[in-house]
Amino acid sequence: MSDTVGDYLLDRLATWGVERIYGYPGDGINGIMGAFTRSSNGKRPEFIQTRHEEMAAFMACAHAKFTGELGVCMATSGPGAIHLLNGLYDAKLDHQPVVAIVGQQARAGLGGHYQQEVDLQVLFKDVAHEFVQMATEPAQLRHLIDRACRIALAERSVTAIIIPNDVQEAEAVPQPPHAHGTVHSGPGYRAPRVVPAEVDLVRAAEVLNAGERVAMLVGQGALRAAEEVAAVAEALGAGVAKALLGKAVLPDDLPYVTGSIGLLGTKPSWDLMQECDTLLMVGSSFPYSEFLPEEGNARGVQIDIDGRMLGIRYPMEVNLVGDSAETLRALIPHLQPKRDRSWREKIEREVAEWWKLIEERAQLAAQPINPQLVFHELSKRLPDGAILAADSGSAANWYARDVKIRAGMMASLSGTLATMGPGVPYAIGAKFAHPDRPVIAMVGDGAMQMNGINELITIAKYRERWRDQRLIVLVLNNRDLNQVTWEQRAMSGDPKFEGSQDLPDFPYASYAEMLGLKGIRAERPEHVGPGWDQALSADRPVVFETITDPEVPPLPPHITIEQAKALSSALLSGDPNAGQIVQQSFKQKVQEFLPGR
Ligand SMILES: Cc1ncc(C[n+]2csc(CCOP(=O)(O)OP(=O)(O)O)c2C)c(N)n1
Ligand SMILES: [Mg+2]
Repeated sequence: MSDTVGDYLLDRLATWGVERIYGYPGDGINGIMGAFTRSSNGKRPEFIQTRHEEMAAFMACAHAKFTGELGVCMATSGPGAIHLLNGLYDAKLDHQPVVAIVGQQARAGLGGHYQQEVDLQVLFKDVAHEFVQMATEPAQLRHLIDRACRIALAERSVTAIIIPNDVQEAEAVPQPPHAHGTVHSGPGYRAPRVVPAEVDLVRAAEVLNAGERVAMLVGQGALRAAEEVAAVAEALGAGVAKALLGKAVLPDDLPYVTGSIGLLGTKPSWDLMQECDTLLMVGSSFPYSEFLPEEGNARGVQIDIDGRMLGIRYPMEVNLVGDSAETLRALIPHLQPKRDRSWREKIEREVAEWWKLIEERAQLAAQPINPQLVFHELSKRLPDGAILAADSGSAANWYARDVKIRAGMMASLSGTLATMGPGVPYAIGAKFAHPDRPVIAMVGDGAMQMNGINELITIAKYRERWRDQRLIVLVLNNRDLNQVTWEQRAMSGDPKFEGSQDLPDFPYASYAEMLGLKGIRAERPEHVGPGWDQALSADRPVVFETITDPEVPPLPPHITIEQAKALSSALLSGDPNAGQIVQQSFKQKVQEFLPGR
């Protein structure tokens, strides 16, 4: 039998280096599923079955985030394709190269209000606006695959190919005829070297050399530029704040790294931005202007590989299009090392104090477990080479502030879409990409109930593949959609609306045991450290369920007067948990003003 389009698709993706496709089947892609079983030379990508198409897209995104390679996901027509969307938007908004391959009804039925017929080109037109095409003829496949892959990589974006099921089963046309109207493409993409013009580097250096108090803000675009970021920070006597996606750019044990920035950030990052006279932003599109210097207070230089991302967060004086590492390397010879180190010394003092404060906050008593303690105890025990994935929710706060990342680790979350649900699928994607490394997901009970519980089944299904069995899903069981509860209180001044915020309990650890995983449950503070020890030495993936206190406030690094007022009015207007909350916030505030600080 000659190859079908389905066969050809998988072989061509293999040529592009794709080893794994995350997906979920359906009759809209049976013509491709068949090809997985016909792998002629064992070189076709492997199909990884998730519980839900959205999870497949998250895993493809995680693959891209944790490898720098293309992630690929697949779904059937109609409902399957629709389910992919949120995960694809996560990839798009965080600039990850992901290709989505979806089925469609047979060509003859299209336009006939046919079963499961959805206008997928329109549906994907926004999320995959760089490239979305439907194959209506087998000879298109070669260039559609080549373009989808190349454009995803070149634009760091999401692309999509729609293949009607009868096209999947048609005979492949690996080489279109040499004739008018045909397209002759080839595979392969190598990232270019992108460095700004010398004259612009000189201008940037002038701004940076003139500054007396330089702040750096680094994001995920600097993840492969640690050495260069450190060298520039050293020369400029700068402090370095990190956007959430850039948490792994520099280790937190460097004394001038102020940690996360933003609502989930640190006081030293806040002060760094408020007091600097010069801002150097590298590979970040951190959005919240109130956490950046006020316009006019600082001169700015920005570096980004994507010209579209320049000058949109702060009116920069010099905008450089370039690769972070290459550009910083090219900049270094132009920098005059700052002799006056007083700014740097002040930052280092503040950072040291902050870490003490964080440690003290983690030790505060709570009902029953202070979530900060959970992250603090993890931080001390993080194994070398760990890969971390945080979900959206209060876990992201504690991950951002309490976890001290070290060199050689990786860490990510849904930075820009900030969607709930990627914690567990990111961890699975990480584990497939790096089966030798320990992986830890940090997830709220809301996100577990949304989809994480189901994806534990995927862990149970595939875990034998992973040489290092350490995959730990930390669950913050606080029976609350806590992050939003605090937003209701602090931002809107409303009390907690129990109807929307309370969550039913669920036995996460026991459920893990039922699946053949290990379940550990910490009900009291003294269970937390030993729980982590057990989890990190287990011979199988673990769900570590911690019963945490929803009344411990994720205080912003610098509470504004408005927020403080809103918080108190919520408490006064009959929030059912008011008493305990006041107690907790008070305790946290007091820590900051203890003598000796
Ligand atoms: C898909 C999606 N729905 C809703 C939200 C809004 N949201 C952000 S955090 C959050 C609460 C998360 O609760 P949980 O997972 O229990 O974590 P917790 O904050 O309680 O630790 C919600 C509802 C979101 N970001 N994404
Ligand atoms: Mg919760």
